[in-house]
Amino acid sequence: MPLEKKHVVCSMCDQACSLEAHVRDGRLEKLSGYADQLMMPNVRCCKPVLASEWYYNENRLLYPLKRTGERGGGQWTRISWEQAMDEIAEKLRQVVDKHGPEAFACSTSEHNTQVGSGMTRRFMNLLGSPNYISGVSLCMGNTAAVNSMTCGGYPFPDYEQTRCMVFFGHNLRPNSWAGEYYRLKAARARGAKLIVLDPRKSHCAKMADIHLQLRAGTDAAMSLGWINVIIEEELYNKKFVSRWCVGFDELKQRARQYPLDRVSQITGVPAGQIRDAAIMYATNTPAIIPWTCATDQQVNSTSALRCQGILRALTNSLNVPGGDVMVDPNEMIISESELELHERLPQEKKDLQLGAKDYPVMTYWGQQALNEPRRKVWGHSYRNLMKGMYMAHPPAVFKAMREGVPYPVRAFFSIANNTLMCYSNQQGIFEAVKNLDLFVVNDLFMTPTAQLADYVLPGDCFLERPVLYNFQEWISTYLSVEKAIEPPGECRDVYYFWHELAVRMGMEAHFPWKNLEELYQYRISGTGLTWEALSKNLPLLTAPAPPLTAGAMKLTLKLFAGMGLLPLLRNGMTSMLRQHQKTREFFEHRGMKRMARLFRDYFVLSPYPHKKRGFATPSGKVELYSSVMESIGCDPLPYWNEIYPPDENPAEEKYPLRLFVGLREDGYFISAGRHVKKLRKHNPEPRAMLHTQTAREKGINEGDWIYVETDWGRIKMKAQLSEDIQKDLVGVRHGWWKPEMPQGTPELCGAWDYSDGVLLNDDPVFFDPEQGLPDLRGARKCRVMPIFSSL
Ligand SMILES: Nc1nc2c(c(=O)[nH]1)N[C@H]1C(S)=C(S)[C@@H](COP(=O)(O)OP(=O)(O)OC[C@H]3O[C@@H](n4cnc5c(=O)[nH]c(N)nc54)[C@H](O)[C@@H]3O)O[C@H]1N2
Ligand SMILES: Nc1nc2c(c(=O)[nH]1)N[C@H]1C(S)=C(S)[C@@H](COP(=O)(O)OP(=O)(O)OC[C@H]3O[C@@H](n4cnc5c(=O)[nH]c(N)nc54)[C@H](O)[C@@H]3O)O[C@H]1N2
Ligand code: SF4
Ligand SMILES: [Mo]
Repeated sequence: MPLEKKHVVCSMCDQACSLEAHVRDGRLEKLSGYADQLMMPNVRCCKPVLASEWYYNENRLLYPLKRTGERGGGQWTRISWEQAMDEIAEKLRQVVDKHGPEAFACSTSEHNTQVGSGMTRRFMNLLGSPNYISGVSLCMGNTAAVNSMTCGGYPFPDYEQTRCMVFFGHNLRPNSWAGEYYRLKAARARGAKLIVLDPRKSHCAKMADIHLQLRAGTDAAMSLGWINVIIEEELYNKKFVSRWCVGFDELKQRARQYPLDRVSQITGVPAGQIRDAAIMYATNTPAIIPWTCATDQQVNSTSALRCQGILRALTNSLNVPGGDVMVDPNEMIISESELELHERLPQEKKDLQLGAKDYPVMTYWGQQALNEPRRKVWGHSYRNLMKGMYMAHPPAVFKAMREGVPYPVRAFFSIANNTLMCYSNQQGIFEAVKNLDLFVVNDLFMTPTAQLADYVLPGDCFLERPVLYNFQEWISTYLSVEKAIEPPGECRDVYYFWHELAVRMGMEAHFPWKNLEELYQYRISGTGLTWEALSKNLPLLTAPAPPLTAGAMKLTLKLFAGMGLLPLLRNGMTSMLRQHQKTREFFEHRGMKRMARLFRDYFVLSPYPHKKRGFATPSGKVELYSSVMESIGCDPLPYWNEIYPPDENPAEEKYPLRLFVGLREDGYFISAGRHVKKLRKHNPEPRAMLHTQTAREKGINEGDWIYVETDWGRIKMKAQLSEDIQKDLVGVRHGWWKPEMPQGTPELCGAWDYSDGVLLNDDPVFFDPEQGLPDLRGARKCRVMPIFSSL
């Protein structure tokens, strides 16, 4: 058979690069870069190189499994999908009949399955459960929730035209978020400034014009310091602030509490350097503050994220080319938010969402004040950006499973999410899932989480399904591809799972599509195209924006399709996106300013026209003082909450070091990939990074096994010595388990030995007070010991 080349959207991490799959005889030969790429043409990191080993792997789950012995006992029997779905539906019905639909909870991370929570939420909303949780509560989902309160959406960085980039711990590398890394490199080559805030001398910190080596977890204080400098030295954009912001005077008063000397004392960075950075940022606009998980995972997360939104507004870097840009939903395609049917979940069920009153930001209640502004701006009250809105508080859900308070949660589905290891308090999650009446896992591999399930269902990977994806509504351009290969064994996509369950639970009318292709056909009905034409010919479907209306775009698509010329349009569109910078420069160079502007504003990211409709907040403006936060009893202004004052005498403490967990590793993706032998050969064991001097003082050498211990638990890591990390900080790699170790309890493939969740308790003192997310970044204390000395 001849070689076929197929466009696919990579989900080996959450960057969604376009790749080309080389397929022969139905088998993947290799994955290469792809020219019609949204972020950067022909970009690919190291992970897809090993895709065959990753997915054609002896450890891949191929058939539905049912537990036979004790929960966690490692005994399984193979059953058919038919039997699995019959039994799951029956057991779920029993739980719902006895305890109500709110006794059913789900945890997923949609970037893995790409089908989006559209279907998960749809099922839950129709059934009547508000208890959805996700790994994105610690990553980007919460950024979107907080930013929405400030400016009505969550902006996307325009690297191509920016003059300055500010990275809060964001550590892009050729093998971590490759697309964005090369956008960064191109911006640097153009002369854009780079400011990096990082307690380590990270890869990006070493590239920066200014590196602020702040104490971990102090980003909110640092940002408040910048805001104060920018206001006091009148570096803010007065026009934008007076026309488009509310609460400037209140913000000014609050920021005054953060003069340089105080911020310097909190962050450990010299005052002069802080001021220099603030001035560099404010005088090199438009600037971008790209998403980073560092500010998603701190006790002061909400304030840090609020500050980022405020900084964008003060410097007029919001919704302008070269700044951080919010986009309208693509009117031609039915969004996941619409598919989710949040309006169908009755208010009395929304009111039952677990943990909402304690930690409201990401919940229905917390987001409620934004429903009306969203309806006004977009005609739809619910916009689940990055899937970070409308979710329950994960620790509250696990508590309800364990203790039955305030009401029991008895059935739980974990879909493409290694739930046991991807929140805090792994011990508590273990007790929680052991206590369930029904626990279903859908994954590619027998993860430690799956080992505790009643039913394990085999999922498909990104090569084996058609995809229609727009980064969970972050952008309005859709990637659309057909499947490249057939799934092995009885692996199935997530839509199949929900459809089969819906049919058995009497909800078939709301899941009328027989497969993903039919679902996508429904979603793209507004384009006038068939799914086949779209997925084959237009890998990137951009949103229409002024001056081109949806109608005109639709007509163009129809005309081209009718004449068999869609491929022409495809090249035009993707190269327009890719070449926009050059084209704009071309026009500018010739003094054709209107053309240059048109090109810049329309073809690049087409910022949503707030000048016409206002921002999607209650005031229609950027809320420096947040009325939404106020409405849910939270501080409407950002602040700094010092839960750990700098140590007086660290040597005398039992736990003298600060802990940050979650450091990522090049070949792996979060907790996935440890079964790939070539990767393990290169990077065989979990590692913790500590300063060379700190290690030496304890007799620890490079590569020694050590315990990392908090007052909650301890794990084993190999010591990785570095001069780049602060002396009192320990950085623990996330996501380690070993598929070759014994499955089932007690070992769970090493999940107790190596997983950072073991170190993190659920003490509210370590929760961000508004979102309830557990701190992963320096608020907790720990110690390290060579293993031989404690045996
Ligand atoms: N190869 C690979 N790439 C990945 C992933 C993967 O697993 N493998 N995971 C993806 C995912 S899910 C995510 S969330 C991203 C994470 O991507 P990044 O945000 O780039 O995260 P890290 O690579 O962990 O680097 C984080 C940096 O933050 C610094 N840091 C630690 N604490 C603080 C703090 O309190 N404040 C500040 N300002 N900085 C701090 C660390 O020293 C480190 O240099 O990477 C994505 N890319
Ligand atoms: N303790 C702790 N918790 C954390 C973090 C941390 O550093 N420490 N990091 C946080 C961050 S930044 C993030 S992004 C989240 C990540 O949370 P998740 O995205 O849930 O990541 P994983 O825990 O690796 O679980 C993903 C699972 O999905 C499976 N999978 C991958 N692709 C597919 C697919 O196509 N179909 C199916 N069915 N399954 C698939 C993988 O095999 C893997 O078992 O966790 C957050 N939670
Ligand atoms: S950065 Fe690598 S793993 Fe992530 S989407 Fe791109 S190619 Fe895939
Ligand atoms: Mo993440």
